[in-house]
Amino acid sequence: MSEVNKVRPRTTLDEMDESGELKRKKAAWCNWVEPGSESFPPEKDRYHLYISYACPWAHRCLILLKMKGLEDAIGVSVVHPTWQRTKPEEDEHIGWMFRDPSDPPVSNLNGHGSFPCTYCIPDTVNNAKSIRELYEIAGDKEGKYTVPVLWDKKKKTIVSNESSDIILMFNSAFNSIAKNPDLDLYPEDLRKEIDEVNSWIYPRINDGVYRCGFAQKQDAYEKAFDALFESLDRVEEILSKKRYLVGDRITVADIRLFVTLIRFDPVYVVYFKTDQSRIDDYPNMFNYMKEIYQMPAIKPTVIFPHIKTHYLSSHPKLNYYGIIPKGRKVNLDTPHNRDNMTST
Ligand SMILES: N[C@@H](CCC(=O)N[C@@H](CS)C(=O)NCC(=O)O)C(=O)O
Repeated sequence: MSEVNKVRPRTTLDEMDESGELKRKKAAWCNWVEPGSESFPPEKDRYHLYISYACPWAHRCLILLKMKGLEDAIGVSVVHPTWQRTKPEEDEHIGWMFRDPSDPPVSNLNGHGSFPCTYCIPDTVNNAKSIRELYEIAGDKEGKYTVPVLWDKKKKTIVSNESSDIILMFNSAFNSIAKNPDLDLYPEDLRKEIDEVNSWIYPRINDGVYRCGFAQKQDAYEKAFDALFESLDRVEEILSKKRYLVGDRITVADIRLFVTLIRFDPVYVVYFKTDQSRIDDYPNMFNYMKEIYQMPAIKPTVIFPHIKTHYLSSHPKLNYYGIIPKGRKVNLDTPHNRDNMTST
């Protein structure tokens, strides 16, 4: 392994500071697709989205793609949920790999478990075997090979690997080719309020669960834990008065929260030790989550087998044998009662 490979952060698990806290680095690729742009104009069949169904950041991009009706305009590939050695002959890096659904099951890095390739969608654009390969084709120098990746097939490069930017591009940049151009999930008049809500939901809830789960010192864990549950109480309070987080209709603020809520009980409570309460202990939040889950564009994007398998099988130090907890049976299709809420 070269010196460079040894020192640079290679996965999220390497991004810890001295106090044992997770400190995420910013995404490296931040171009924008925009109408009129010379570099990245919106065009049908020009861009491709690489995701993991397990990753909440990638999930929010897929949701926006479906809600806006962009599935005929932008292709999607889906990695296997279990991280593997990406170049075992060269270095120790572990990360996302593509598999064909007909491939045999995969084990974790300790050789335990048997995780099927169901729901995977191989990369037919670049024929890459790993997400790392895509970054290498694009000449990436950072070496953190994350999903989502929005790929430009024409320029053969990465447009963006920042989900918070990709969701906004999907919301407005592709309206000329979207089936639902009028759906605006980041409306001008609500932007200030959406950004304000994101400013505490992102660090304390979305990233907050990771700060609990990846903490390497008790203090760091407890600090993240307290911030997380204070903020969930705050969300419950908001949702006891209104149907959605901001304004009178669903916005990106709700999608950003939803992807964490839907993973909370099956994964984070057990795996990230976020065990003060479950989402189904909060009546308003639980019904709100069910309402969003039941939306026709959203339900098919929630693939629990990938969600559970990824976390429990990809960090061999945190879960050596790759045993996946069975969990409680919860029916997310029962009525949610949110239609009775006033919306503002
Ligand atoms: N800034 C990124 C973060 C994406 C991210 O951290 N993705 C994780 C999966 S949930 C990943 O691909 N990690 C691979 C690694 O850490 O090597 C975004 O929100 O788009």
